[in-house]
Amino acid sequence: MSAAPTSHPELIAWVENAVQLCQPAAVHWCDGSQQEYDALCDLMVQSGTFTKLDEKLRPGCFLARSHPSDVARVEDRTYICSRNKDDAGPTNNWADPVAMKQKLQGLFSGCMQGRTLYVIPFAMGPLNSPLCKIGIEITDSPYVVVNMRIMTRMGRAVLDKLGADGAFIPCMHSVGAPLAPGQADVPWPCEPDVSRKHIVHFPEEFSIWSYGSGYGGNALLGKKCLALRIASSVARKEGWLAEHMLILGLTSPQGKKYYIAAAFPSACGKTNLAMMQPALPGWKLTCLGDDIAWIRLADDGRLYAMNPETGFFGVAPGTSNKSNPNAMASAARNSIFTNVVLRPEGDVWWEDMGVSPPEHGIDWQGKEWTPACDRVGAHPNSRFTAPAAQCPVIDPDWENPAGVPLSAILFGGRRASTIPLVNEAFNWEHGVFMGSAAGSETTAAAIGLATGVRRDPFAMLPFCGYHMGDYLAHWVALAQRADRAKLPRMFFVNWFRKSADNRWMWPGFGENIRVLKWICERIEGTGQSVETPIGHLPAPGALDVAGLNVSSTDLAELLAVDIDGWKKEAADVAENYQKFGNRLPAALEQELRELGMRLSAAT
Ligand code: O2Y
Ligand code: MN
Repeated sequence: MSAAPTSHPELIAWVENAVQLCQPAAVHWCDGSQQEYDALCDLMVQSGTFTKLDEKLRPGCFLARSHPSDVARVEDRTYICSRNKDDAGPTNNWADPVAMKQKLQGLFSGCMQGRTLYVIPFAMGPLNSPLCKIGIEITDSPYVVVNMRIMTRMGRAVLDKLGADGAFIPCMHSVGAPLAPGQADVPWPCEPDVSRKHIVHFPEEFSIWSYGSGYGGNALLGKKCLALRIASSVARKEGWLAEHMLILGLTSPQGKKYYIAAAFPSACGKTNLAMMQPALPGWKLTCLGDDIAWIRLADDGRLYAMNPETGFFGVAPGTSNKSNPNAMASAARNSIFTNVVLRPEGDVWWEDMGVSPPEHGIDWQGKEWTPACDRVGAHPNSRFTAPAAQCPVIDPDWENPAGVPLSAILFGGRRASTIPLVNEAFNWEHGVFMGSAAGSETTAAAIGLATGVRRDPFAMLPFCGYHMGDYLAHWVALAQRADRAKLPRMFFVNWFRKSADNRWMWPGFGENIRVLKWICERIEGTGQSVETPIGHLPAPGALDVAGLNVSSTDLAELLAVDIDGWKKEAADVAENYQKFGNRLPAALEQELRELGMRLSAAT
């Protein structure tokens, strides 16, 4: 075992235990340097995990192809192991912590034979932020190490900050593919039997164990596992919020700046909104983060948001110079691509990239591919890992340790009907109600989800580390500690309305600035609205649609309140609430009751 570059006795003992359990051939403590990153990339080129892309076309970039069994987060293999089953709540897979630990000991025993055990010290949040949390990931995957270097602050500085007695969150990871002596490795080692993959969280002792997958959220443990599932439990205890939200800055033509956080379920365009190019002249949008926000109430009575990550792990298909030029620029160099098409000239391609496909290439499964093939070239969940600092519109304050003060919080989802383009909450409790009712029509049959509206409160359904009813109560209670006048305003947006003949009714993308403009005007007290049973909607003429190709009939429908549709909506929310039992905060029951009364009065 290489000498530990730390004097932290607890950390050293934990790593020694892991070495005994996993029996790796070697141990490497990551220093986070460029040399280390380059050496690991070279190693993976030699082992066949990485293909180096053409240096002129994609400088500093690599392509990886995963095993076909290992292409996405595995929600049904993800566990929350609280002592009491009730504390995990009805929306999480619970397992008994003692039994699970026993199972994990079995799975991890000897699991790194023939491989190197890497120790990755990483920080979520700037090291000098009041919210910064340190994690140590142990992994046998060099792919994980290099991705973690892009996605987190990683290496020696973290150990320095930890000192000899700092607190850290232990994160154990193995791809679950030991090598027997002389056994040849494969490009993407993992446990191909999905039923043996385990993504496990212990929210009372704040630890993570992940076995069998090398992909994304299952393996880059700083992201969904630490920064959302474990951090949500920490945040509840410490009085802050760990959220599945983008953070953006918006500067008006008058030079006033607003910071906005937004929670949308996975696959609803968070990355696109986070770095959108506004279609209205004079408006400037800057990006602080595309996926996760840690939010705290500061001494000045305002909520401050901070992005704990340093990179984007964005979905490739659909990302183009039209849909998201800033994401394309972010991934132009020093990026890692996973499961996309390799072009013969050494560049990458994916569906709806906005450029012609190659006449022939290598698809995500490593097979010869042509556009005439009857299968996609890039996996629908293929990804780019790109440094946030490379985003052309990164906000100057994206690494501000204090975070940025929020003026608004948005909720959204893919909803073809009923839900209007934008709707402002009456107050904090009504806003929390809106967040609790969020959901999306799943196009996610690909990952085994039923079609229809999947209720996804605060877009946290797969990411809340404890009982969702308690989580909602934590949001409600925040207002009691705050100055209500200084709390961000809350809005529900829906870019995804469809007409009876299945057309998109709203152009989306850069045109969404028109909605953000109205939101800023509401914050200023100048935006005109009508009070309706469901919230404040833009008054006729209040939304800036100058030069927009949306018919007045469509616009009227986008901003109408469909009372019958909303009665069904309220009934569905009520049904979803049932599962929270007595942990549902009374304030939300009251919001639902009052919505019902307002809808009844409207007919
Ligand atoms: O499939 C994965 O592991 C990635 S999931 C993901 C990645 C980046 C941002 N958000 C998500 C998500 O599922 O919300
Ligand atoms: Mn996400």
